[in-house]
Order: sequence, then structure tokens, then C-alpha cells
Amino acid sequence: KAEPIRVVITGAAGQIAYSLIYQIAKGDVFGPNQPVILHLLDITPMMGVLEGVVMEISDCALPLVRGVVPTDKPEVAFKDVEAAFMVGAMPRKEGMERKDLLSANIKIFKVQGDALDKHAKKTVKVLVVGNPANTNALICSKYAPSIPKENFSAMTRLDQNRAQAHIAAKLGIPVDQVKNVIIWGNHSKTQYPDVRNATVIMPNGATLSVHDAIKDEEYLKNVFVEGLKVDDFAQKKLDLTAQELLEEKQEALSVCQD
Ligand code: NAX
Repeated sequence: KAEPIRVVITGAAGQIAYSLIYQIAKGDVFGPNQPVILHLLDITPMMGVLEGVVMEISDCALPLVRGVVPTDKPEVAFKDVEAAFMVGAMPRKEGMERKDLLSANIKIFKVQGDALDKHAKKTVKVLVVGNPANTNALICSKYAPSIPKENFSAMTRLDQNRAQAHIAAKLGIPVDQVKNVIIWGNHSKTQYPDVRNATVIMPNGATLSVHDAIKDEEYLKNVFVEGLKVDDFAQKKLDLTAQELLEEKQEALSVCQD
């Protein structure tokens, strides 16, 4: 029988964690035979909400869940974990400057990177979800030097999924019949969804290029590309140009050095 693995989810009382925890707990992530002990980290004022999450996990009576550790202490949350889902981050609030957002997140990912370094298994795999995910992953890895850099990744798949779903909806086909959509740039207004090499399988079984299937260059250029680029939700949170992104990384690294 497999030994349980310890998995930490940060921001565990928040929206994303609410659906993520269930998927991990029922075996979708580590397989149907892998028991888990869930470590749930959030900030102190959220401990009441987190208690509710723990009750709901218990109500599900999921056989793979061998323990739940709700906590506001990073050293407890990261103790012996083999996987870390870093969801908790500081969102951009009204009137907040980019620098403020950055320094708030640096503080969070510095503390958590350090806790990973000291308490997690050295083989831990870390997925950063909280935005700005790329920069947060960089900071986290920097403060966890004893864990290989390749064990850190940032979840950046959203824009590709969104572009693929957009094409599928336009053609009235299932999303898995759309292949090879590329997103250039970052999760911001710098992104460029590219379907030049993308293909679709039509309901009659024919494989066509997206251009031949949609047969509307104006639509692809103006509605598809511009529509996906102007992602208000992402822009409100990030609103970064390529140059700003570079500056953000440099600033982040220099703040780290201070
Ligand atoms: P919520 O505001 O619902 O939840 C965030 C949770 O994190 C809160 O419970 C908060 O108390 C907690 N938190 C804040 N600071 C913390 C700290 N220092 N330690 C532990 N927990 C802390 O946001 P939600 O909608 O769940 O989104 C979470 C993050 O995921 C956001 O940064 C969001 O931008 C990001 N997303 C990233 C995506 C991606 O593709 N990379 C997509 C989904 C999501 O938007």
C-alpha cells in the first residue's frame, strides 16, 4: 500500500483552492491509489474560513485523505511536503502601484520560499499559481536554493486554453479537436495568440487549418487576436508591457538583495 504524501496548498481559504483541494483529495492529481495528507496554509484572519473548508473535506469522506493540517504557520505548512501548490498571493487593489504589489508578493514568496528550503522534502515539486505567477516563482526559487530550480514552475496555461476554447466555440466543435494554438508573450496585453499553424478536426473528420475552417481573416485578426489580447481581467491585475515585465523581474531581484 502506498504511503501518504504531504501536499501543501497556500491560499487554502480562497476561491481557486476551493476547487483545487477537492481535485487533489479525490485522486485526480496524484492518482487513485495515492493517499494524501493535505496541508492548508492561509493567513491568520482566514483561519475561521479555513475551518469551514476542513469540515467540508471531512464531509466528503474521501478515502485518499489521510489527514488535514490547517495552519497559518509556513514552517508547519511546508513540513515534509512533496508537492506545493502556491495559490495564495496579494491581489492588486484599487490605487495600488505596481511596486506595492510587487513588494507585497516578494514578502510572501520570500517567507514561503525560505520555509520550503528549510522544511520541505528536497525533491518537492512547486507550482506557483498566484499572480504575477512567473515573478513569484522566480522569487520563491531564489529563497529556496537547496531545491533544484527545475522543480519550480508557474501555471501559465490559461491563455492557451482560452484561445483554444474560443476557436472551438466559433466552429461548434469540441475543444480537443483544436491543436497547435500558440501564445506568444506573457499573461498581459503583450500576449499574441497565434493560429497560423493550428489545425482543427471538423465533425466530418476532415483536418483543416484554422484559417481554412474559419475562412474569415478579418474575424481572426480583429475579434480573435484583439479580443484575447484585451483581457481586462488580467490587465487590471497585471497591466504590464514586455519592458515593464523585464523591469519587474529586475526590481524583484534587487528588492530581494536588500
Ligand atoms: P482569493 O483572493 O479568493 O484567495 C487568495 C487566498 O490567498 C486568500 O484566502 C488569502 O487570504 C490567501 N493569502 C494571501 N496571502 C497569503 C499568504 N501570505 N499565505 C497564505 N495565504 C495567503 O483568490 P483566488 O481567486 O483564489 O486566486 C488566487 C491567486 O491565483 C491570485 O493571485 C490569482 O491572480 C491567481 N490565479 C492565477 C491563475 C493562473 O493561471 N496562474 C489563474 C487563476 C487565478 O486567477
